[in-house]
Amino acid sequence: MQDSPASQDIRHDWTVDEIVAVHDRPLLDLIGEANRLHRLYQPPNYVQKASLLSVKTGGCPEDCAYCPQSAHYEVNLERSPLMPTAEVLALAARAKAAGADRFCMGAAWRQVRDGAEFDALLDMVRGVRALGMEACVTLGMLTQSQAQRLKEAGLTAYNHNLDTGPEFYAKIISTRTYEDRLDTLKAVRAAGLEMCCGGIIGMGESARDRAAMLAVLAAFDPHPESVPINALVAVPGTPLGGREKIDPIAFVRMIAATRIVLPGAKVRLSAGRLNLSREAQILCMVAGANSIFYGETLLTTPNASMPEDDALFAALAPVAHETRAVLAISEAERLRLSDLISRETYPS
Ligand code: SAM
Ligand code: DTB
Ligand code: SF4
Repeated sequence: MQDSPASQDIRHDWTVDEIVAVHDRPLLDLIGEANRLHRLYQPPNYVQKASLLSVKTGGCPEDCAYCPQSAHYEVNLERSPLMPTAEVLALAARAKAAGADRFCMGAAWRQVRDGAEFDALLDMVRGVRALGMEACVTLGMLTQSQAQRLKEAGLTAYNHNLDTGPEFYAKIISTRTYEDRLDTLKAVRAAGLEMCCGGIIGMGESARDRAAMLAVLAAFDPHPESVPINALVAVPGTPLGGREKIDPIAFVRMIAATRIVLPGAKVRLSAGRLNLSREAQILCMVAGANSIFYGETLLTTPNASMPEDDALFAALAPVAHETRAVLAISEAERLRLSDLISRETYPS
């Protein structure tokens, strides 16, 4: 058995048929192969805790059929404008104290617009990096120069999902094309940012649609550094609000197929963990997942609770934690940001 990385493992020419065949292998073979590659290409005992915050919630002009934040649907959700930077940084500091090493901020925008709000977001990115955390944002479509400004602010990664395969996509979103998404991802790459790009299962798509998404991801050279796999959180009021929960084994198969097709990527077990037992989550990790969203809320919907996750990590213990170099920032900037954080965390 091959026990060191080999060039044939990192491929950009996966066909959809090949990936379907991988996905549909006997389960134990599938998990075994995914685990073998996981141990070759990833630190085997490391599971990243990423924390997620919606910094601008609801009222989005896009019509993504899964999304509670779309203005097209009647959902019980309070909209809120962009949060103050100090509040965001205080929550990032709290997430770091709780053990998160990545902080992801989401805004329900169709696209980024230059101006005061984008400037505030750049400040948030600087502040998160000054805390020594990885920073990721998901803000919708963005231009090359905006991607460049995010990079200059120290952003680690930009999250922009393909969501599903190119054929099924049109059944889910009509206001933004697959090509639009690929253009944004191109801008992300050209700016030298890490790419965080994945999708959702459980929207009514077939295994072939899931494989088709993985084939598009595999064609990126280099592969995305992180790949979130979400199970649909069916929110009442959205067009997909009535959909049945997926079988946890379908989650395991998708994670394993992702690990095999993209051995070098961090595979994030994202939305939908609430419906997985501790044991099913561990099975996902055996099959290649090595990152989770940690914290009681995803963007707008509940996530696994902190005590549940503490029990999960206790079962995995001891797990190693990666530390990344803190971005070099000026002393004046560091003082300004730490003042913002402490004022919010310890108000007098
Ligand atoms: N507006 C930005 C965008 O769409 O690029 C960023 C925010 S959006 C909420 C980020 C991602 O969250 C979506 O692309 C989708 O994959 C995931 N997501 C949103 N609602 C979800 C749901 N109900 N269940 C699972 N994943 C969801
Ligand atoms: C991703 O792929 N999943 C996260 C993150 N990227 C931004 C978002 C999940 C959202 C689930 C629905 C909600 O809480 O609103
Ligand atoms: Fe808007 Fe993003 Fe939700 Fe689509 S997924 S409706 S773009 S917030």
